Amino acid sequence: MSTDMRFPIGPFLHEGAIDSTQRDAWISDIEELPEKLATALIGLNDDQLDTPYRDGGWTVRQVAHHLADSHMNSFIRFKLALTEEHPSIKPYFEEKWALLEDTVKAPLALSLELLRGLHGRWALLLRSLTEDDFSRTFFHPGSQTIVPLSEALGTYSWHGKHHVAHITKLREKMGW
Ligand code: NI
Repeated sequence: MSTDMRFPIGPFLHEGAIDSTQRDAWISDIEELPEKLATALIGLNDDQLDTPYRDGGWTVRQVAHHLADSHMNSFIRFKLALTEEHPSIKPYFEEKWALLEDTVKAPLALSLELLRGLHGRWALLLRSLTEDDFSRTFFHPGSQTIVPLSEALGTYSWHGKHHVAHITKLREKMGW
């Protein structure tokens, strides 16, 4: 098991083809993320929420709001790729977004509610997609990569678990 606080579950890795069994598991991860996050946050007070999960890292509060920022962008990328031919998506500076007031200070309930609605819709959309839909792509001009939706799905399944683990590992370390 990794002891790297930055990558508590390791990087996203997937070898080979992505079949429907794998996609279904990832869709379940998307569906379950809001409750996994809510569980990870239970009982934390404001001082704990404003504690960085590692030296120089985001606070627990920023991590939670970042999930909403990031997954709103991802949901829109899915919808763009499903309705346009290989669209270029809009990168954003996640580090700068994380410094805006609503990410630094907002009550957690706002992003938990947002994520519940967003992931409910996202999972419903994902379950409606065909094999062909999952092979649709978008272009990421920041990384200059062509991203099929099946791969984006895996990435965001990982991304939710990655950040929830930041919170649960910090709680373990601090005995919270
Ligand atoms: Ni992230």
